[in-house]
Parts: sequence; structure tokens; C-alpha cells
Amino acid sequence: MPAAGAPRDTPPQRRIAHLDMDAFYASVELLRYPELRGLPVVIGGSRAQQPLLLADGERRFARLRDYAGRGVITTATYEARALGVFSAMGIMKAARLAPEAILLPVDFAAYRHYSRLFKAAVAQVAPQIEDRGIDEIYIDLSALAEDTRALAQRIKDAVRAATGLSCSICVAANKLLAKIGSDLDKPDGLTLLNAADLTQRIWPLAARKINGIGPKASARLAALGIHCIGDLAQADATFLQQHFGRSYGRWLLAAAHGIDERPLSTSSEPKSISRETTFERDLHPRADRQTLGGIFTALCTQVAEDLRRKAYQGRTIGVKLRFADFQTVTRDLTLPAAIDDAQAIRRAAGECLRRVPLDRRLRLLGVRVSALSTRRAAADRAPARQQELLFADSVETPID
Ligand code: TTP
Ligand code: MG
Ligand code: MG
Repeated sequence: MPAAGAPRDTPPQRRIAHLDMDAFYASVELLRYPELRGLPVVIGGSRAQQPLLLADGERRFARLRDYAGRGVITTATYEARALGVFSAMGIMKAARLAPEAILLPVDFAAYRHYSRLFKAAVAQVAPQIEDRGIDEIYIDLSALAEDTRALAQRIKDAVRAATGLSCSICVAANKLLAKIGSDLDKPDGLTLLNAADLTQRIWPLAARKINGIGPKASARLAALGIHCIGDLAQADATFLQQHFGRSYGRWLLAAAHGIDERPLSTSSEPKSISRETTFERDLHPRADRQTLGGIFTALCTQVAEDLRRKAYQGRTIGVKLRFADFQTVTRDLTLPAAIDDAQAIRRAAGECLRRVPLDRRLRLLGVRVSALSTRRAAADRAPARQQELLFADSVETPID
């Protein structure tokens, strides 16, 4: 306790930005085909939907109404969204809503190129960046002196100058609020959130707007009469923990109050490599044993592939389980030497799994490899003594 009258040791307010590109894949395509600006355009086709260059120099574009297949939309321009077409919708379904909309094939190489360009442009203005995927980043602006709005505008201008694309940015006290905020004034948004905005702008939003409340959690909240973030903020802590498990319940309440102390993870070196999947329906360890086994093996294989592609090996292998009641449990074990092959990962992860009482339905399963080293460094070390296993149990803290 500080002595009476002594200054309190409160940490300085942080300024965290979240930046997300607007209709990213579609916007990159419009750079190539500017004649499509203002039209409903959907990205999700394959080679068959490649525009044809006609003899007179005009291009002929595929239309949604001509599509047959099982493809899914990656994204759509805001004009197409106005017709009810969204990411993850089947293209055939979209064709019923917007038959005249233009359909273009995906070109990941182009999107990766523009992703690198916009991140490099931001780094010129504000170097403290956490990469969150192809079209979004967090930026820590705390150390910069400039006025917040001016800085955010300068970042947006830098992105546009480097790429010709627009983005939406929000500056708030932490990642959780900045992430919600960057969506509030899309497209081309510049949003500043202060303490007063929590009740004014955040509490009226649906609970699922919080990154970490997925469709199932939000359905479960709704069944309990909790619809918006404000409802969640006013819910009883014990009640939430009863229904969602101790750690997720606690996290839900803190999130609704806009509390999030997570620092940015600015290093490009990964601390761990993991894969997890939420099942279509909750699976029972006995009744669905085979299905679960298949998923488990597939996760291990994917993690092994990720490790190899990135030239990493890891010593600590872990599993994550979330039960139907949202209780989340992790188990891990540390091997004497780093591994990267699917079978060895499967064996170690299976070892972890045996330490969890599997008596209830599961909604999520994950496999994680940490204590990473690069493959060259790992090869220099002594061979493995597989029987030496160090165990560590923990209940996980959600969530990203
Ligand atoms: P988002 O940032 O979610 O969406 P967006 O950039 O297209 O649109 P917004 O203006 O709302 O941010 O996703 C970035 C890209 O990721 C998106 O352009 C395409 C791809 N994507 C998929 O492939 N499938 C999906 O379900 C989603 C949501 C995105
Ligand atoms: Mg986006
Ligand atoms: Mg995004």
C-alpha cells in the first residue's frame, strides 16, 4: 500500500490501435479492374471465373448467376454486402441473392503482396506492430508523442499511398476495445474510443462483437437473457462462472467492462505453433471416439506441417480441450529433445490427453507445440531420451 498522500503507481494509459483493411481481397481486385468500382463484386471463384480479355480490349467478367459448384465466398464489396452477400456464404446461395454480381477468382499471391506493402507502410510511421493475419494489425502508439487523431490519420494516409487501398483504424486503451472499434465506422473509418465510450458505444453492441465470443458462446449467452455487451457487464460474476467455467466466466465479465491488459506480441518469432478446431456439434469422448481420434490425428499432422514449413521444432507438446460447458483445460509435457514429426507429436499429445478425465462432451480440441527452436539449432543437440518427461498442468486463461 502506498503511504497516504504518496502518488499512486498507476500505469500510464496505453494507446493501442487496431487496423483492418476494408473488403480486403475485393479491394485488391478492384485495383486491377477499376471498371468494377461501385459494382457488387464477390471473390471466391477459381480459374473458370478468370475474366476473359476480348478482341476489342474489353473484359468479360463471370456473373454469380452462371456459377455452379460448391465454392464459398471469401469476401464481397460493400455494394454486394448491401444485397445480403457475405464472407463464408456458399456462392450458389449468394447467386440467388445477387445474380448479377461479378464473380472473381481468388489470387492469394496478390493479397499477400498487398498485405506486406501495407504493413511496411505502417511500420514507417509506428514500428510497434503485432501482425494478426493477412489484413489486420495492432499498433502500439503509446511511445509516440503525436496527437492521436493526427497519428491515426497519418497511418491511414501511409497505407493509401503505399497500396491505393483504404483501411479502418481505431485507437483505444487496449487490444480488445481497439478491435471492436475498428469495425464501428467501416469502411474508411477512423475511430477513437475513450473511457466514456464504453457505455455509449460498446455496451449496446451484440456480445458476439467481442473477439473471443463465438457463435456458440453467444447463443448460450442469449439463452440466459444476455444479448448485448452491456447485459454481460451487468451479469453476476458467480452466475457467469457457473455457466461458462471459472476462467472463461471471469474473462467474459472483464471483457464486457473493457478490461484487457494483454501487451502486443511484436516479435515475428513465434512462441508456439498450434492448431485447434471447434466442432460442428459437441462430441462425446466415447460415443464419438473414432471421429475425435481422426480430428486429433489431423491436428497433429497440421501442426507438424506448420513446424516443418517454418523450420521449427518444439520440446513442449500440449493439448487444449473445451468442454460443452465451456470449461477449458490444457495439459502439456516437455520432452528432452525437440520434435517436429506428426507421429511423435501425436504420441506426446496423446500422453497429455490421458491426463484429462474424458467424461463429458467436448466442443473444441487443440494441439500446441512450444519451446520452439529452429531446426538447425535443434539438430546440434544431444539425441532424445524419450522416457524423461516433465509434466505441467494448467487451466488455461482465454483467449485471443
Ligand atoms: P475481414 O477483414 O474479416 O473482411 P474484409 O477485409 O473482406 O472486409 P471488412 O471491410 O469487413 O474488414 O477478412 C479479411 C480477408 O480475409 C477478406 O478480404 C477475405 C478473407 N476471408 C475469408 O477468406 N473468409 C472469411 O470467412 C473471412 C471473414 C475473410
Ligand atoms: Mg478487413
Ligand atoms: Mg480482418
